[in-house]
Amino acid sequence: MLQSGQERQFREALISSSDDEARSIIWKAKEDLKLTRLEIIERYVVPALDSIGADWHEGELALSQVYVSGRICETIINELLPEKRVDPGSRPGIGLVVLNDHHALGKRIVSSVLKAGGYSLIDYGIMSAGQLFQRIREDNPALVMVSVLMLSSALEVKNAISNLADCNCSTKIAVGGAPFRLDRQLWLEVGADAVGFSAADSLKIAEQYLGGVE
Ligand code: B12
Repeated sequence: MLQSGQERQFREALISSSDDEARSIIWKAKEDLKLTRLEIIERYVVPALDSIGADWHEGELALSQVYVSGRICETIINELLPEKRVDPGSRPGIGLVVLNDHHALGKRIVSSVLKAGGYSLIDYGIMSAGQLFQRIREDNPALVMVSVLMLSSALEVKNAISNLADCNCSTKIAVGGAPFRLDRQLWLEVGADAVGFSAADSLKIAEQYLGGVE
């Protein structure tokens, strides 16, 4: 939910395609409120996009406004969380994938958080459940984090997981993204091992299954 006037102004800047204004609200909020970069994303970017998506769903906004808002937020995320290289260590990498849909901002944020936490990643990009199953069989990662935004993609996770069970793969599957934020029981229905409701949760899950990075 958008709480403050500044959060609402940010949303307005997005839907009126005011790139510069949106960015200056974010940087000013970061200075004034002394929030971390991740906190800024969780407090401003995620709720604004949730609200814009809901208004599009109600027919109050055009898809083009959703698209432009997504592009502006992508730029902001790239500025706040620049891509970081992590030298692959001896520890097994974490697989990271968007299943079926083309909503990639959540995965982008999770990727930055995990890299900042020192984990090396196997970035699978966007895949179908079948492709993901093949890659898990080849790479055998200890943990795969799946990000989705469409309900249909969330339900696809079930297929990937039942394939894994059939081949006795030990890979753990953690899920996240809007459908799981909206329905807090959905992760159990799809048979996932863990769920995250924010990017910061990805670190807790990684620590739970792989241990902390020394
Ligand atoms: C921006 C956006 C788009 C952009 C995407 C741009 C991009 N580069 O990603 C564009 C315009 C391309 C788009 C297209 C479409 N969209 Co759209 N979109 C959105 C919107 C408004 C925001 C999504 C977003 O980026 N949110 C911000 C990110 C950061 O949030 P997040 O993914 O949840 O991630 C956070 C956490 O969940 C967590 N997290 C994420 N993943 C994971 C994983 C793990 C393991 C962990 C621990 C944590 C974690 O970390 C993040 C930070 O906290 C949503 C609304 C919504 N409520 O999400 C609709 C929404 C997802 N879209 C929707 C739809 C229907 C579509 C289209 C089908 C529209 C159309 N008719 O063409 C297409 C489909 C495209 C496709 N095939 O995938 C619907 C889906 C409905 C449903 N029930 O399935 C939504 C929900 C809108 C709505 N309310 O109806 N969309």
